[in-house]
Amino acid sequence: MTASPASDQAAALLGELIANGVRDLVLAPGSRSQALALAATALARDGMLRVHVRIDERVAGFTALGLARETRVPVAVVCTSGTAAGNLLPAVMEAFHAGIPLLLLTADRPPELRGVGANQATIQPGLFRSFVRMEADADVPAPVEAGPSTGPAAHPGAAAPGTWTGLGVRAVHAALGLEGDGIAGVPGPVHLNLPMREPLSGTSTVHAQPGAAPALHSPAPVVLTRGPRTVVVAGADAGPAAEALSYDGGWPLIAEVVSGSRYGRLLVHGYRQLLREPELGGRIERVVVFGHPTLSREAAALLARVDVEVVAVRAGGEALDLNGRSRPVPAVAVEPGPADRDWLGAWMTASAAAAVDLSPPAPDQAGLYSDDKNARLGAVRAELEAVRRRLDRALLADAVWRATWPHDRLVFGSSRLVRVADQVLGGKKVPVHANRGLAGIDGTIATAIGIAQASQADGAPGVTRVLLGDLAFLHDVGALLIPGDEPTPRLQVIVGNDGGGTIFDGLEVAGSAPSGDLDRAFYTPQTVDLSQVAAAYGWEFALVTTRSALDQALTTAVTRPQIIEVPLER
Ligand SMILES: Cc1ncc(C[n+]2csc(CCOP(=O)(O)OP(=O)(O)O)c2C)c(N)n1
Ligand SMILES: [Mg+2]
Repeated sequence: MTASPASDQAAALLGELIANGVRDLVLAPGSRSQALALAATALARDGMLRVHVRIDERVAGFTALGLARETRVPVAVVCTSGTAAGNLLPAVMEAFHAGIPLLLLTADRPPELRGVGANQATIQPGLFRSFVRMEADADVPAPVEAGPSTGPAAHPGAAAPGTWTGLGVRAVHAALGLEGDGIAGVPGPVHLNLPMREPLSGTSTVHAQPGAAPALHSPAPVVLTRGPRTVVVAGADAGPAAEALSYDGGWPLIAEVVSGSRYGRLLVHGYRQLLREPELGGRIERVVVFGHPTLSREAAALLARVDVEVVAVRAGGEALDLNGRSRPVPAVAVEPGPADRDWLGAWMTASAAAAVDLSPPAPDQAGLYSDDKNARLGAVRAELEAVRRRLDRALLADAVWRATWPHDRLVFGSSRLVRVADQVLGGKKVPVHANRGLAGIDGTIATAIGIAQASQADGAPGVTRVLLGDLAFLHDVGALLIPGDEPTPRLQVIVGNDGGGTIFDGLEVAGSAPSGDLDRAFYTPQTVDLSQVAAAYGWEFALVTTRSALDQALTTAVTRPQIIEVPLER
């Protein structure tokens, strides 16, 4: 093999990323990116990097998003030039809006081959411009002379000409929101466009010294007075801080099921209804909002009220300001003092009455052991009915919630099921993920695979469950292709199959437009045989229709990734 400046710089760049905490890299095949790919696989062999290979760059992007969602450390994605890079856009958009650190390493042709009709060459610099915390169109790697004679850098901190030195450090810091062109403190994607000339790869020594990721800022909290009648609203990715503030303030906690803070004594059940009540929702004077609430009209309406003071704790993505006068703060605390017992009491009383109990009825012990034959028969019949009860969306969400524990992960797709889950499920300390930055139905399975692989790295136990609709499933079928030489994700993909997109049945226009047109353009009926899809990709498959069968499927050991199909009424 020959020497290749591209290989030298690729190895140096990945080494720099590893020295700054990067542990996962998702790779899609291509020839322009070969130097990066071979440096990555060499580092993987040395145990310096976990490399995940995906043929579809859209899948690769969402897999990286899932890995980074779970680890909160930047994850690198490597792809070749042309449409390959364009396929990363959906994951980049979601990562920007949800505040997830990604490093997009797109290989490119050198400048002299751009804009002249060369094969597989397009306009890559600036491709993700609206969505990145930092971008750079790097120098084409050039031969580096021995010793320190490569000449001074153009300006302090810049790489020497013909090298990528320093780019990796800057990229990691920017992705974590620590510097760069982005908003301080908010993680997000970074784009390094990496042009390379022939020879595209060659002999190169690849070594790395793993280091820790730079520490995140812990901003000083803004201390809130106890004064106004306050509720805490926790949207997507709010995390435990929302519950902690609610507890400290003695303020009711309205926590979406995707918030990661749906637990604790002050959790409000049936919050949508209570927000509509004049005596409760109508009397709110202040909202402290964490994360990105998206699941109810009622919470959105509350945050849009101009008579309500909104304090928005910055979690990621864009600053939340639906009423045009919300106050963004980096962190919050509450002044010492007594809680407003009347306010909290009114919410807690209403919440207790609004809680939904979907647990299966306790067996009728007295009936089962009764001396009266008819009583015994009745009790047995009731047992059988409970076991054979067909599943609806609420029971499905409830069964998955009950089967999932703090060492597991739960991922929601952007189908109707997440809204039903938000309405009926109680409090539980379960790590939940959902791509609510833009609430796309794309990339759900790939995201979940990334979450599963990250959460079970280093031998941690637990199962990742993803609950989604049939169209969201079919949208991301390509993600089912996982190379056999990667750790098998312990994953259950639970598909609520109602034959199409029933979320649209709730549109106002559904009452007036011709039903055939609605079906064709919105419901988009499908009759795909999911068992054959599972078989084609080598996944386990189960079709379950009753609560007891579902409970059983959810608790069997997961040794291969599984698809569990649950037919639902439209
Ligand atoms: C990428 C993307 N395309 C389109 C949409 C609009 N959309 C929202 S829900 C939905 C249908 C979802 O169907 P399914 O997953 O079967 O869930 P269901 O509504 O039937 O519960 C669509 C197309 C979207 N959110 N994201
Ligand atoms: Mg559906």
